[in-house]
Amino acid sequence: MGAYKEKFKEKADAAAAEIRELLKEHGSKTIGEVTLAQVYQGMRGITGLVSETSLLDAYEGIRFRGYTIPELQVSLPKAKGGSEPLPEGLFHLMLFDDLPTEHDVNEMTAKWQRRSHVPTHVFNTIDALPLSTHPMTMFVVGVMALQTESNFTKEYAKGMNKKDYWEFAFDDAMDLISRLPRIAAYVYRRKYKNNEHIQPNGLLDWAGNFAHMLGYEDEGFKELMRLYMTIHADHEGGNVSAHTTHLVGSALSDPYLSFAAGMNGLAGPLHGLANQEVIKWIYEMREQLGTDVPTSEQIAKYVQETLSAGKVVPGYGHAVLRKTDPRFTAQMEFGKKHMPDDPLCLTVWNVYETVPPILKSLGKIKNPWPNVDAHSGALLVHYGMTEYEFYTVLFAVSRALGVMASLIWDRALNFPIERPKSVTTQLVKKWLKGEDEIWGE
Ligand code: NMX
Ligand code: MLT
Repeated sequence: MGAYKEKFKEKADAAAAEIRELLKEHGSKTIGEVTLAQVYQGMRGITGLVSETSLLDAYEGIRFRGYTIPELQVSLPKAKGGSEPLPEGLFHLMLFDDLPTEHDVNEMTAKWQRRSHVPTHVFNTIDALPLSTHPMTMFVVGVMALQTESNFTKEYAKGMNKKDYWEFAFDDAMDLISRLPRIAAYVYRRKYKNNEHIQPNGLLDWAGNFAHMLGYEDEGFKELMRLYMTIHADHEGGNVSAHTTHLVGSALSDPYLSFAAGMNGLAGPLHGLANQEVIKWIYEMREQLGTDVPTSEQIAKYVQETLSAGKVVPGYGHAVLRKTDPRFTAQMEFGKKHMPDDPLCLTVWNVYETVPPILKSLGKIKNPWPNVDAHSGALLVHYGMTEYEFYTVLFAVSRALGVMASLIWDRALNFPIERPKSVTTQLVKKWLKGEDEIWGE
């Protein structure tokens, strides 16, 4: 076992011992009641999971191992000449629960570079799909093809001791993160850039090299990728992509299978696909109105039309947050610094002024404020990435950092298979009449 894994094992053993003690002393303590409405309505507000890598506060937003996004922008190491955090540093923080030094981050970059080889059959598998396939489908198919490389699955077939699960999950997670930018860039260049591919540059950091393989050499775009990969990485454990990865992993499906499952959830329009929906919605609005910079009145009218058509306003609302998402704010600040006059950004900021009062006035929407997806597309378009169907793939590459760090912890803490109880409405009716019990041992 290398020094890296030893460091993790030491942390994980200490955490496991602490949790054992905690459960011994407080395991029977009740932490909340569950109402019938919560059971029918997406389990909102039920605390039922442990995820160590980040924690969401409804009003403050996300903290990664205790650090807010502005704090990370100060504390995490940057690329030479850059001012945005390197995502390698965030992964280090989420995995080891300590702030990395510049040396730690360089070491992570080097490790991921060494592990980044993608076997040819992965590209061949993607090539077998029609060009019209959605980029997220191509991406997940690529990840599934890469599952042939799982060390966890190979060791399990040989007969692995439970105590060693975490070690092979660790190997798979590191391999997967190292290889995802190549797969994502392959999908992008195949679908949108005439199948002309760009070889990796071993001198660049993980996000910088990703930008390079996508075909964007502008230093501004590389900085954007570093910020983007950092802020989209994790949003505690209950969101669809993190929860799915965790759930599938709990069956001891290997990290490739678990990640692919989670990313199929990210591909839903109420989750990560919302970033493409936002830009599509703005483009359609601009086309209908015949202007690149619609006024507040025009935006308000278009929002009313969207709502009247029974559609959601993409990029607004959240299941947990109750204020502007700090990931939106971080991107708005990036926009104001690098592209203050960009017409699409000006529209995003005008939508931010216009939409919340309208949504609030409806009375039923719990959070009228923008989430992360309301802004990301406008920054990408500024640098020339207009192919909005690809945006969720960028989200997926970033989300790997959080869900893989979490999955390593799941295996290290020996979390069991996840299996909540479900009920039928027939049972609920009998229970309400006192004729039966809702069993939940
Ligand atoms: N536009 C219109 N209606 C909305 C919106 C919105 N942006 N957000 C919530 N509602 C509706 C919602 O559909 C529901 O209506 P009904 O009672 O008729 O079914 C009602 O308001 C109450 O919903 P909430 O309890 O406020 O929201 P919930 O927790 O169920 O859903 C989202 C959260 C994020 C799914 C929801 O706000 C939404 O659909 N937003 C638009 C899509 C989006 O931006 N998703 C991205 C989330 C972030 N991410 O990256 O994953
Ligand atoms: C996320 O980043 O996963 C989204 O904001 C959705 C969520 O947290 O539920």
